[in-house]
Amino acid sequence: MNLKTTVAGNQFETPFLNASGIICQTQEELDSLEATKELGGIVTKSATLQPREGNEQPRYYDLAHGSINSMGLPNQGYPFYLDYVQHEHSKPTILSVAGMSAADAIELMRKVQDSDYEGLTELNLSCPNVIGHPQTAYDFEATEKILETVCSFFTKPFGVKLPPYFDLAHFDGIAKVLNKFPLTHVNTINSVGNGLVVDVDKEQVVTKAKGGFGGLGGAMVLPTALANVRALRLRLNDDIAIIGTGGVTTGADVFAHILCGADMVSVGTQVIKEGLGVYARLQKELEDIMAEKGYESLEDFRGKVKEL
Ligand code: RRO
Repeated sequence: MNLKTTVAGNQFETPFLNASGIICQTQEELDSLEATKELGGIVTKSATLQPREGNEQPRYYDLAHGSINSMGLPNQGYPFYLDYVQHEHSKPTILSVAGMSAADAIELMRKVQDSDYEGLTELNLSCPNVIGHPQTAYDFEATEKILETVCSFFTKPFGVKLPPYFDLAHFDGIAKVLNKFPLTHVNTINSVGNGLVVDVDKEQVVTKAKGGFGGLGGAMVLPTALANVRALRLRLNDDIAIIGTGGVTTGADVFAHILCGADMVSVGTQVIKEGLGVYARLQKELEDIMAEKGYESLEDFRGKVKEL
């Protein structure tokens, strides 16, 4: 069975990625991703200009149907991750970068442009957890301005990480902006921002920063993730690939993401719950479904979800 997939000419042996932020902050974590043979590629933690400790603990909380996080962008700073992706690796890398402001985002992209890195970069426009900073990609004008500036000097392959949208007018709006630029891909969705989980016994919230407001992930966000993959696939230029992220716990969920149009599929919360062994299970479950349906490659069903 052939699980190969391509994003902007980068060949991946499987469609599986780690979601950015999941086991990809330290060298040791990144090494463990590289050693996970079912992973098609490696995504780094979103890198900022300066190293960051992130928000106060507790900042991740496991839920029956997912998770809530308020990590606050803990990372070692861009030089570490930019150096990491310039080393030889057994699979393609995606360098994720996140500005604390538009000016930061642009400066980070300049650093990548000025480096020898020629692989994929992903500009995270959707972190929900930085205190006092709204998610950029909910502001279409600001998003367009940043992309205009970046595209005035950036000549390497890059895509963007998007927050979830919930209204068809917003899908239209963001697609109209994104289609103006030579993006390799969009990664959709980031966590569902500013959820609130309450521990009824303790009568309190479960994460510290922002009064407990945090990003939701895991099984509970699957329909939102599929909607975003599908809605964007229907609206974006064909040459913009889609990385589907959100809500994957089974091979059937991976199949559904691809059916909605995903070229690759990332896993976040379920890796935390189950460990990196999750990818072997997901691959087997995906292959079993494909075999049962007589599909030999991802192209056989990608984007072909039927409407009633
Ligand atoms: O570090 C985080 O709090 C974080 C980031 Br940058 C992101 O993009 N998405 C998320 O759920 N958490």
